[in-house]
Amino acid sequence: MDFIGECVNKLQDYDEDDFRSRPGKYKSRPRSKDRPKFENALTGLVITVDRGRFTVHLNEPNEIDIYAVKARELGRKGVVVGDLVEIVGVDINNSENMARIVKVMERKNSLQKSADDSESNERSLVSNIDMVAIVVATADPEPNPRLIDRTIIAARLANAQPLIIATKTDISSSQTLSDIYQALDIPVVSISKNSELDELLDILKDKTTVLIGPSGVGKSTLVNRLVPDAQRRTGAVNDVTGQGKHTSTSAFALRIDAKTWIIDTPGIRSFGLAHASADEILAGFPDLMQATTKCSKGCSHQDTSCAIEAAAFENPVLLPRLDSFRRLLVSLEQADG
Ligand SMILES: Nc1nc2c(ncn2[C@@H]2O[C@H](COP(=O)(O)OP(=O)(O)OP(=O)(O)O)[C@@H](O)[C@H]2O)c(=O)[nH]1
Ligand SMILES: [Mg+2]
Ligand SMILES: [Zn+2]
Repeated sequence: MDFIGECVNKLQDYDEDDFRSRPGKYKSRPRSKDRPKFENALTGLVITVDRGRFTVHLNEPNEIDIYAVKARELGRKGVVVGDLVEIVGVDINNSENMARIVKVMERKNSLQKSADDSESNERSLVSNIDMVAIVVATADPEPNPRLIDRTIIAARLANAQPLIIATKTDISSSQTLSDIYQALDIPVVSISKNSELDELLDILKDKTTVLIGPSGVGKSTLVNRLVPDAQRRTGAVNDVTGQGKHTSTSAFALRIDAKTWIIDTPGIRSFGLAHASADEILAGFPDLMQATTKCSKGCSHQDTSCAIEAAAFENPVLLPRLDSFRRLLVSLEQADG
């Protein structure tokens, strides 16, 4: 597009209401290229995103949820659950009335995921999170070690603390999961439908935590227990395929208390890491990293001469981790090539 065309487009993106001078008071206000200032804007937290419609939670004036759309001037800028935004046009007497999001505050971080390991299609799932809770069912569906490891790497890349919540411990034990991941200083909290949640609540306290995991592992079931009026829909796992039915279709932030938030998300099948480098991948495997000090220079970590393999012989707990690490390296190499 030529320069003039671009300018015309930009102008069209501005919302005319924002420039309309109020009679009298702002009569002499010049039309400027500067962004208009929204003096009556309120700051809130995006708690849901649904096809261009947002729900924004306002602490002030009175803990209310407001529906909003994006102001045209935001253009294509993405707004995700967890974003702090400024909104105008709030009608607290009628929360059905659409307000407009005019500004997205700078994000502390965001959890990035790409559809696969090739570049170009990565997107933010949620923002401003302290913790990524990887929800893993001990069975039904079976744990997926590679998905777990990828999610840990994504959490670390976002500077968020990874945590594993092992669910359905009434069906099978979470011991193996605990053995593997507690050795990496990743807390593993085991729960079932009726278990006490005190230990988990302690870890979640005063933080914003996003639940990530495949469909059917029990994310929404847990959220409903943590936030009794949440009323998130849950769905049984398919008997034939052993997979969940993707019951939740969009991310949803819920408040446990004034400073504690939990974000339920739709089940994921994979976690693309196009944005991660080989070093960042290795940092997701601190247990394996130790062993690499004995690797020969330039070791590809892919063949039998690799020191990680010797370490895994001594300590079989490392075997699935090594497998997961190698698959990640191969997948990312292929995506690069
Ligand atoms: N046995 C057992 N079943 C559970 C437990 N937690 C959840 N379930 C069942 O697992 C099924 C899936 O639960 P959901 O909470 O809908 O799973 P989800 O992770 O939210 O799934 P999506 O929204 O599709 O991503 C439901 O039938 C739940 O009743 C548990 O601790 N033990
Ligand atoms: Mg769900
Ligand atoms: Zn090696």
